[in-house]
Amino acid sequence: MQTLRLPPLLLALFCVALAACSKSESPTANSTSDPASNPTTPVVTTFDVYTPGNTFSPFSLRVTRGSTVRFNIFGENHNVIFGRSTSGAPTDINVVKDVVVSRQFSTTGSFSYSCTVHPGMTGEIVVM
Ligand SMILES: [Cu+2]
Repeated sequence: MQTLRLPPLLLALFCVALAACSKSESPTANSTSDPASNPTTPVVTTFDVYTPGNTFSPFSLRVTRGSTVRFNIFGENHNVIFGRSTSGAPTDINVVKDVVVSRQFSTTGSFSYSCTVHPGMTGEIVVM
């Protein structure tokens, strides 16, 4: 039985294409949705926010109305306190550690939040 061999140049091109693809992937877009393909129906999905080094990552997250955001609170004690300047923010998350707490965003707007345990530890969820 013969082994199928790819020409080295083709193989190299394939690797380059693969690297380019993985690079263009945005770290905030863990959604599989493509809004352009279906403009009439907003895609409701689940997003994740993490707490590396006493920051919220991603700092700013765009989600579709009705989506759920999972706050992956690990490492240290953190809370998530939403600003009250915009109505429709979900319930605050009290100080917790090593848990995942989900909040649903059913109102459009920009919802900034902060961890009051760590000054400067802030983030925002933009609901479209
Ligand atoms: Cu914190």
